[in-house]
Amino acid sequence: MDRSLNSLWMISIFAVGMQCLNTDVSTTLNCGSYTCKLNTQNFLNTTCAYYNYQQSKYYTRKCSSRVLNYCLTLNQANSTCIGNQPLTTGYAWPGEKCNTTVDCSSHCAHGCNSGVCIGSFQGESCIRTDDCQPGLRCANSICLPQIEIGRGGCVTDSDCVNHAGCNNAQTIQDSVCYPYYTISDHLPVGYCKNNISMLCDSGNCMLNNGVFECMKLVKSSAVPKTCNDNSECASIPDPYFNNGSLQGACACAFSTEPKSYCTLFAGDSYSAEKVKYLKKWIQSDFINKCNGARRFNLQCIQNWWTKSEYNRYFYYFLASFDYPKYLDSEDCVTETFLPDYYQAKKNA
Ligand SMILES: *[C@@H]1O[C@H](CO)[C@@H](O)[C@H](O)[C@H]1NC(C)=O
Ligand SMILES: *[C@@H]1O[C@H](CO)[C@@H](O)[C@H](O)[C@H]1NC(C)=O
Ligand SMILES: *[C@@H]1O[C@H](CO)[C@@H](O)[C@H](O)[C@H]1NC(C)=O
Ligand SMILES: *[C@@H]1O[C@H](CO)[C@@H](O)[C@H](O)[C@H]1NC(C)=O
Ligand SMILES: CC(=O)N[C@H]1CO[C@H](CO)[C@@H](O)[C@@H]1O
Repeated sequence: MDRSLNSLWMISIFAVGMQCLNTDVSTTLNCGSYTCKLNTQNFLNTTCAYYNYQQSKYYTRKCSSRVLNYCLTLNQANSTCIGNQPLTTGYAWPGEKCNTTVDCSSHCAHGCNSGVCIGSFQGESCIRTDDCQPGLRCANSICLPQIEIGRGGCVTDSDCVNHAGCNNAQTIQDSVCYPYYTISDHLPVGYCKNNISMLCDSGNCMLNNGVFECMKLVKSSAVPKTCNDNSECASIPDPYFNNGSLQGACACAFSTEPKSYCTLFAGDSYSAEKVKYLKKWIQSDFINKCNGARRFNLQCIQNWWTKSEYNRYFYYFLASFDYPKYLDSEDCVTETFLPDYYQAKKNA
């Protein structure tokens, strides 16, 4: 499995409406104004935003059809309600809840039993860890117990018990399973992709003289931080790394007046809260009910964690993921463009 927190995002259903995320450092953002649909305006029943060119303003109305429940946001154009894209609920993996075998994915060799999808047992064949029962990994096409903390032989996190990740070394024997979030600032870490390592205390890492090392907690100089382009969104420099810093992005908000803000780093407000809940999940026994490749999957977390813990985690997950889009936005606009965030905030 992908070791970055980004793997959470990939399965995320909330990628609709990213139109303002600027990736070009040199371009100044051209953000719009957003407000509620006026009573005097007539929308087609699938329109969720009407763009008024003269005012550079979007008038929004939430998608209320159960079938076409997402607003596909377009830049400087009208937006339309589309079907739930991608699907909110997928098939279940081994360890996840089901009513019938039809609910279970192709990874579940033994179908649905007593409300839970059943994968291959120890000693049975597999193609990937996804096919094995929770607590097992796929090694040489056979499901075997996951590697305990402190033992070598891992290639990816899913080889390790669910509260540990693989600290990759030159050889597989030397690649040892480490508990998540335990390597101190500025110490070496085996694996670092996109400056993210869940083995680091801070969750972030950097290449330093040919070695990956954990960063200290990465923060913005201010939250919220207004910006005009990405270059204004670097994290506070770390003198240890030659004043190295991470690059954030400047993004538009769905605000009543055009505004843009920097995205969050792991140490900032909602992101820090999200990590706090992620650590709680990792330390809970519930994580062991999930398949090794699904340890951070929202569906599995929702299946087994208490409702209140899950709801709070999910809220902070979206509050950091969707940041800064909902800043200074009216409820009707947030509900139209960020319906999951809007609902999660109510549930939290
Ligand atoms: C839109 O309105 C038409 C006519 O009232 C209706 O037939 C259709 O089902 C509606 N579509 C949606 C998605 O609500
Ligand atoms: C947007 O909707 C308005 C009102 O329905 C319509 O007059 C306008 O032509 C639409 N614009 C586009 C680009 O489709
Ligand atoms: C099982 O059925 C119940 C009742 O219809 C439903 O609420 C629940 O979501 C279903 N669970 C799964 C995993 O499909
Ligand atoms: C790092 O930044 C500080 C404060 O701006 C400065 O005093 C220091 O010289 C810088 N160090 C390096 C190695 O650039
Ligand atoms: C693996 C790694 O170190 N990636 C990036 C971390 O951040 C610095 C500064 O933004 C980049 O230069 C690295 O490429």
